[in-house]
Amino acid sequence: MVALLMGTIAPRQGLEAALKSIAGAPTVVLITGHPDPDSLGSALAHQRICQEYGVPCTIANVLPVSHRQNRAMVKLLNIDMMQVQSGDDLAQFKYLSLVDTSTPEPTIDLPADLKLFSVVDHHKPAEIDCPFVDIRPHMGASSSMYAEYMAQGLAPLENIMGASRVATALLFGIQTDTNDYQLATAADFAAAAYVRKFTDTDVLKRVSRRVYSASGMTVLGRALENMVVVRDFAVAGVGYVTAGDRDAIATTSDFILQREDLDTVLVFGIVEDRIDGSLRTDSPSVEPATFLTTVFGKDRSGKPYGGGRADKGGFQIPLGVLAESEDREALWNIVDQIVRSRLAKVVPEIEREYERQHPETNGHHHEETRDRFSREF
Ligand SMILES: [Mn+2]
Repeated sequence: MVALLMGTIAPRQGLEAALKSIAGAPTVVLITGHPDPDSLGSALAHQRICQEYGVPCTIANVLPVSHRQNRAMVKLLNIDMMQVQSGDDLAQFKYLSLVDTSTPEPTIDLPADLKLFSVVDHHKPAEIDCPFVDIRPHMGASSSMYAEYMAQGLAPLENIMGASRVATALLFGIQTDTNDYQLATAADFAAAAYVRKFTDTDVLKRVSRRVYSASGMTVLGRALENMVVVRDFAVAGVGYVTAGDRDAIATTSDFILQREDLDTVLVFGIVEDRIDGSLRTDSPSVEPATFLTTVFGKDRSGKPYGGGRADKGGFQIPLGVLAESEDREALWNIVDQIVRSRLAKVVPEIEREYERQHPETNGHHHEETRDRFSREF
């Protein structure tokens, strides 16, 4: 660990040494959050590397694979995952490996004797004490880091039967996390070039195909119907969305952003007991995290309701006791109105435009207030 920090041991050697020290000990890669292509690709690669060093490794998840495309990936690549309900299900494991995160799944209590073994991640650096840590925020994907270990000779893809499964998962992870390589760094390209030779092109094509579920299209339809456009900004409320369809809010934002005259899109709905929304932008002047904090503010503990990276962001605002309301239509109208009036802080014309489209509503105008704000960030 110390040597690693000082840069005297390459990550690839560090992981190899750490794995040799736990040979035979049952290990679990527990995916944090809903499994996505980068976490799945990294988990498969970790499992493959463990196999090479005689470490039995199981991939597990708590939250379901919710995105349709990701379910296709799991199915087409035959990814075997253990569905965990509680910490007790992990009693058989001695070590925990985290991929694409440095935080263990927060919805369950981990067994006290489950030791953290490794963290491979490309998000924010974190203070972690375990046998192997490799966190590189400049990488576009954790899958790139695993591909790099393999390219450097750690369980190289050249040596294995069925390499295409791991390679295809890694390439799909890199492709997804780098927005189809738009955000890829030189290191991501090098990693992708290595795994590319072993991928199954047909499977990759099938998992990469944009698909919409029937309910996803319904959400999209409602968004297009309710969309309010102000110059290059669009907001669309989609009403109630089931927990299983929550990804439809994000895919709907992605879809609407393709409209040529728009550069920023916000889609929101009610999912279970919260307002759930998704922001997409191509605008050089809109920074999603700043935009969402300005619009929705912070909760009582000072945590912003929303966050994001350069081109996308999301927000969740708990509805509290209001969520128990029996009158779904009334609750939706309140939510719709609140989001709109909050948005008026950064897009002042939004209320006027909404009233133009909904002449039956008699909203109030706050010209002076609205004009004080500009939507530049
Ligand atoms: Mn990632």
